[in-house]
Amino acid sequence: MSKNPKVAVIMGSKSDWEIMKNCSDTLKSFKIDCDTRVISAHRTPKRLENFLKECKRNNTKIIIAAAGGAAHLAGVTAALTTIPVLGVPIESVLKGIDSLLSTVQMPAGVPVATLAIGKAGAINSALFAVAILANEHPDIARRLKNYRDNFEKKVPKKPF
Ligand code: RP5
Repeated sequence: MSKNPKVAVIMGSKSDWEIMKNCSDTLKSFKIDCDTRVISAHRTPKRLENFLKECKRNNTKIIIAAAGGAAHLAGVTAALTTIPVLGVPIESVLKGIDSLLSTVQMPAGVPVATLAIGKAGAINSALFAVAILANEHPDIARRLKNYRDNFEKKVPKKPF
């Protein structure tokens, strides 16, 4: 078991960063190492191949892949590695429905665990990664429990 488990966060374009910063910030708040890159399945496929070799070398535990439109990044990544891939659909001209369907509709045999469109998906992808890592890392499990317990304090009991 590695002391500091590595999570990679990749996105199809620099324009995805505004949303994916929420993912990276969430991982950082759990003190999880996160390697963040712009990699496009369409524009920079060689970069993706090289990156996955790096992930293998440095024992990356989870890859979070975000893309919008014809969002093939998570699926192509999952096809090229057995590291678990979480997909985040980014909102697009078709409101992200295109991104959601391109990310979620994987053929049987090559799974991508797909989160919600946009900011909620970005945050939840980080929390999902945290939950997976919590199985083997008691310090991360403790932080996750604190995070959840905080909802009880933070969520108002009345709507007015
Ligand atoms: C996708 O196309 C990216 O993930 C991004 O969401 C979308 C638009 O990219 P840019 O044209 O802004 O670079 O590949």
